[in-house]
Order: sequence, then C-alpha cells, then structure tokens
Amino acid sequence: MSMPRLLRIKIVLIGDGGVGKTSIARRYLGHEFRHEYIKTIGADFYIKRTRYKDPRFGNLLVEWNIWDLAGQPTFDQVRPLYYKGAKAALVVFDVTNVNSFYNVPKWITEFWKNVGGVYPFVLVGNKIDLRDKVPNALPPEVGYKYAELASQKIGITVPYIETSAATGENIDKAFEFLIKAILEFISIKLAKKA
Ligand code: G3D
Ligand code: MG
Repeated sequence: MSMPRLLRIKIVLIGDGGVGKTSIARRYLGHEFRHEYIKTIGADFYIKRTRYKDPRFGNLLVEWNIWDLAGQPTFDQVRPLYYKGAKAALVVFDVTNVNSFYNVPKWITEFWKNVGGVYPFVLVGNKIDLRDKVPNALPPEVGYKYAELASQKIGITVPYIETSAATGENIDKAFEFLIKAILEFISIKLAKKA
C-alpha cells in the first residue's frame, strides 16, 4: 500500500451560541484527541487525523485543524485571526431553534468575507434527538432546501446533514461530507487552472 498523502486543513465551526458546535467537535474527537485553548483568541483548537480514500486523489491522511470559538462577546476583535487560513466550515444550526437557522446566511457571509472568497461548507442541523420533543422544530426539508439553493447559487455542492451530538448520530458523516466538499472544490479549482 502506498503512503497516504497528508492533507492538513483548517476548518472553523460557526453558528449561533448553544447550537452544539463544541459538543460536535468533542464527539467527533472521541478519546484520542489533542486539544488546546488559544487564550488570545478565546478559541478551542483540536487536531484529528483520519484516513480517507478518494477516487481522484487516492489515499489521504486528513489532518483536521478544528477551530471552535469559545466565547462570543469579544468576537469582533478576534474574527480575522479565527478565520485566517480556514479552507472550509461546518455551519451549524439547532433544528429546535428557528433563530439559529435564520442566522445561517449571516455566518456564511461572515466566513466568506473573512477568508476572502467562496469556500466550501457543510450545513449541519444539530440536536435531531430533540426534534420530537419540542414544538415547532424545523423539519429536514428546510435544511435540504437551503443547501440545494446555496449549491445552485455558488456552483459547488453544499451538503446538508442532520446530527445529534448527544447520541453521536451522523457526526463522523458530517466530517466525511466536508472532506468530499473540499475535494470537489479542489478539483474544480484545478480544472479551471488547466
Ligand atoms: P456551542 O458550542 O455551539 O455554543 P454547545 O454549543 O456544544 O456548548 O452545546 C450547547 C448545549 O446544547 C449543551 O447543553 C449541549 O450539551 C447541548 N447539545 C449540544 N448538541 C446537542 C444535541 O445534539 N442534542 C441535545 N439534546 N443537546 C445538545 P448544556 O446543558 O450543557 O448547556
Ligand atoms: Mg462552544
């Protein structure tokens, strides 16, 4: 077997406070994780390596550098540092919190503005374990529709995935979707250069 290619990618977790960003990161990392708190930025920083086999790029060793904002109030001052060098995002909302869904476009706009262009993301509807327990929870169609419209608008696939950080459902899959979206994005860029 050939040596896998190392793909080191900084990603940011964005979305309203309380939607489950930190819970998703911790659930994904499980036990074998490296974690640091970057005090000046007020962000948690995690590293995780995972193998991925892609038909075009072959065997990959993906090293996620995951940035997770800890506080909210001083975010304005640290925003540029937080986003600097990020190549993709998990944009998270809470399916039991309509406002967190309404704020999704705001987070995407901020991400693109701060990284200086249109970069791929996965839309994540979290807390699906609570969907049947609260009134007025958002149905899956809302997320799928938004992702479809976004895909059409920007010309790269925006996957939508529903997760529960509480049960672990689809957490690994969310990151798998993100790799796929990133590789598609790289392919399109390479094709344009050629
Ligand atoms: P944030 O990092 O986006 O601000 P957190 O969000 O990960 O801190 O999560 C906020 C609260 O929601 C936490 O509860 C956390 O346990 C809960 N939570 C996160 N994801 C899920 C989920 O998928 N299902 C359920 N039921 N709860 C979730 P507390 O009580 O600690 O504030
Ligand atoms: Mg958090």
